Amino acid sequence: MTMKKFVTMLFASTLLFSIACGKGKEASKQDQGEDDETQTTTTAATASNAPAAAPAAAPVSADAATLTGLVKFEGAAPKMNTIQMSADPYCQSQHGGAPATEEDAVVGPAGELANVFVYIKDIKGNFPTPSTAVTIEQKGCQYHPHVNAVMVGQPLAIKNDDATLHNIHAMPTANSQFNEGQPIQGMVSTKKLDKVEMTPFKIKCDVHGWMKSYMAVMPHPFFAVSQTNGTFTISNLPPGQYTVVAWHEKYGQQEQRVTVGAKESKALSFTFKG
Ligand SMILES: [Cu+2]
Repeated sequence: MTMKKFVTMLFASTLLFSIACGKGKEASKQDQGEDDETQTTTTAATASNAPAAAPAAAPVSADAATLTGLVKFEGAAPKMNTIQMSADPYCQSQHGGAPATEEDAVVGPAGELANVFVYIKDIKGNFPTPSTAVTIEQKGCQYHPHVNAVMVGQPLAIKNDDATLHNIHAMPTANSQFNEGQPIQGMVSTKKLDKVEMTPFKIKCDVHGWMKSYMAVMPHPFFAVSQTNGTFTISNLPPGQYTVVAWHEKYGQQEQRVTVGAKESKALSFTFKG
């Protein structure tokens, strides 16, 4: 950084964003080469705990298509056992009446499969990164949500809602791993992942062996996670021919080719077997 740039930044930080100054220095290390205005905007958004403003909406094409779908599990649903949390009385106390169950395969009464990450594998383009953070909460000594994704460079806020120690041990392969303790209730760590990693990687807690979560890092916004009713929706998709991938932590992944025309809405179905 040149002295001139440093002085300019210092002046702007002091005058306008003295509270955010500490974070400004961090941001400037990561974002060297960007102009000062961009850094300041990023810093102010990152430093604030106020509800984030709506992200800059991606340009909606009048021709945009929609993919909807249903993911099902075929055969007898595997039984998910109760999680034994007695090693940490705090965790156990958060599930007094109804102990939490494992989440490796969340299957509904009609075979609806939740927590399947569905995404477009092969779309090219330059898609703006939302400035709004994606949040993972550690609550009742489980991760919420269980499966999620961020876009490259989008803030990922990891929050400890529990009055017990958790550590965030993220195990990506393309991005850098990190492992960070959160001993205090209310702590939030914010990360940015800078490489595409479309197959979700595991995040675990080394204190509580049952805690597992999965996270993907996407170059575009065309992804969804199946809900407990098995459905998903990918909207605002430019017309075209795509490969759609459905990934599940236990049952692997499948692909389908799909073609969507202008303003078309198309339904897909994926079926996984044990
Ligand atoms: Cu934990």
